[in-house]
Amino acid sequence: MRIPDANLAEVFDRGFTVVESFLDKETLRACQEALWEIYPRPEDYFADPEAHPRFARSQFAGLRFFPYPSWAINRVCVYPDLIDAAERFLQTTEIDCYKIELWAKYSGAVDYDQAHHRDYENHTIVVPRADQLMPQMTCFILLSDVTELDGPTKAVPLEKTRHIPIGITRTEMGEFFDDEVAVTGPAGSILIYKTDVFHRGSNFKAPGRSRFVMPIDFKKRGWRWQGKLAWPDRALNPGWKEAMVKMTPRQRDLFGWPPAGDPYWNAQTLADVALRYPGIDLSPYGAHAEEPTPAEA
Ligand SMILES: O=C(O)CCC(=O)C(=O)O
Repeated sequence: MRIPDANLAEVFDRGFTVVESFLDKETLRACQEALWEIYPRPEDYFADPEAHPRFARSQFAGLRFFPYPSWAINRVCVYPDLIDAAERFLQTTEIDCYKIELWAKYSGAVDYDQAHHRDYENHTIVVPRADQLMPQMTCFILLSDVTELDGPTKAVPLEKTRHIPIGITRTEMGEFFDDEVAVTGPAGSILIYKTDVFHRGSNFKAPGRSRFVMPIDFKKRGWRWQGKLAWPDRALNPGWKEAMVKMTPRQRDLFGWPPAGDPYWNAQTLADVALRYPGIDLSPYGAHAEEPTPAEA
């Protein structure tokens, strides 16, 4: 669903917003089913947690970066309403998707409790502006139902922490527990927050529970001090080629693909990109490609 303007405004006023039923049912269902190509189904995990020791290594052991083997997951990252929300939040169509993850947590694997922190430390090499200009849009798409029992993210409304200089990134464990809001919601919901918002991961409150989310982040193109992943470094991973072939030019652009009309495109690059990405429709780029240079002709 289209994120209402009021929710985007809430991200600036309160620091975060939660929108239910963001993903349509079919996209969500297909994505959930494809998760089991990557992660153990909860019933399999809990039948024998010791058979899955990797999830006990750290709170972050269930993180996997884009791309994923299945288009059913990869397409969620470029969901049209997500792109629309990022464009409206950042007030431009010139945007980069700078980080995509999946994150699986299983109750009892490890203690997932965290102290409140601001995320910006590994999203920018400087700090966010206190006047809210030049923000980054960070999101969690919930791929499983998240209740109070399921280790919800807990976020502190901005008004409670405005007195803390932006340069401070962590609080003492427990300091804002009375002010925090649990980000709960049915699968398909989205949390949108800013990188200066104090929040934390929390532990499960019952056995046999699990939580699956897709954290995904956007920035305005050209703000080179912001970012996280370099997409060329992910381009040899399973699923990348299929994703690039299936995406529209608008969706590819989020990863830094040269746009139609860019001087990059000429007869040679069109031919060789087609070799690298069998099945891709390059006609939107070819229509604007430069004539071959004499060396290519
Ligand atoms: O998993 C969560 O709910 C939040 C985790 C978090 O804030 C972090 O690791 O930076």
